[in-house]
Order: sequence, then C-alpha cells, then structure tokens
Amino acid sequence: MHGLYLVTDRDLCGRLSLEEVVLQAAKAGAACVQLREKNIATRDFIEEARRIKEILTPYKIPLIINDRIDVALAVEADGVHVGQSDMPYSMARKLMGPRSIVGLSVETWEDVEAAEKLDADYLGVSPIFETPTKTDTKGSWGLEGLSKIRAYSRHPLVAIGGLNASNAKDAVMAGADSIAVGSAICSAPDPFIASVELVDIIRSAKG
Ligand code: TZP
Ligand code: MG
Repeated sequence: MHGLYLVTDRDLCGRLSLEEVVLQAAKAGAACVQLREKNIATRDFIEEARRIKEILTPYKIPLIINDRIDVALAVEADGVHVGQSDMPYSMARKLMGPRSIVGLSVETWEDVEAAEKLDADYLGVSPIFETPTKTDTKGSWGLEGLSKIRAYSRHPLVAIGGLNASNAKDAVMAGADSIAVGSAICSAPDPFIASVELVDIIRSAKG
C-alpha cells in the first residue's frame, strides 16, 4: 500500500455525491479507496459498492470495503479493512482468500506486536491525530508513535486520522507508506484539487 488512500465519509461530502468525490480522487491519482459506511442498509451498501467499483475499475484503483466481509465478497471488491473490534484478521483473511487485500487497524502497542505474526497487507495506524471523523478511539499515536511502529513493524503502514495537506509530509517522513484521509478530501471545496495536492505532497516527501 502506498500513496494517497481515500476513506469515504458520505456525511462529509457536502454538495457533491460520494460517487463524484471518489471519481475526482481517482482522476487526481489516489492509490486506493476504502468505502466506509456505518449507517446504511446492507442493500444500499452493496449497490453503492458496485457503483464505486465501476468508477474505480478503469483507473485500476483497488476498492477496499470497511469491516463488511459479506459486502466485499458480494461485489468482488479488492479487499477489506478490519479494525480490532471487527471480525478477527485471520477469519477475514480466510474468507477473502490469499490474493485479496486485507488491512488491519492497530490502536495499541499490543495490537502492533500481535500484527507482526499476521500476513496483513498493511497496518492502519489509527489514529495519528484526534479527529472528529472518528471519536471512539483509544488515544492517538502522534508522529512519534508512528515512527516507533515503523522501526518495529515489517508491514506497510497506512497512517490515518487528522491528516491533511499541512501534516501529510510529516507523516511520510515519520514512516507512513500511505496517507489515508477522510475529511481532507470529502469535505474539501474541490476534492480534485485537494487530492492532487495530497498526491504531490506524498510523492515529493517520498523523494
Ligand atoms: N480511522 C481512524 S481515524 C479515521 C478512521 C476511519 C477517520 C479519518 O478521517 P479524517 O477526517 O481524515 O480524520
Ligand atoms: Mg471497523
């Protein structure tokens, strides 16, 4: 996992549809999109996932479904992302198969140590900074926590939480392979411009 990783949040999309925001991020060079839905019916989630998959396929951008392995399998998404309260990683991997992308959130140092034994495709380092987008967190890692995980872990790291154009470079310098953002794209006045800016920052920070 590398580059810009969009995590969708329909409530933050404002005047644009979620589909339009995803399309703009895809055109701007996002490397991955995670569809995250907490409050919609399963049928609606599946229909939306199919629409988003259709948008992403021409750009060869992987679609990751947050939490819902059933939805991911139903729409043949590229992968799933699971947190520490979701289906256990090993079960998700078994259901999704060896070729799917399976990402795992780490919220505590114990999570990081336990993840070392798992063949996760990436760790979501969650959250880097406090964020109104997700408030049921166990504190925040900060850039120092991210560096510590980088020094320890063998996995690609996706940094998430409170990241935007003002701190994305710092997160890359601290060891993030990928920068995941919600509000910095979904609630931007122009999600295309916001995405281009983030793609450029991440690319130049990686050198
Ligand atoms: N997991 C940890 S923080 C977060 C998620 C889904 C929300 C990220 O949103 P934002 O708006 O980029 O802080
Ligand atoms: Mg989850």
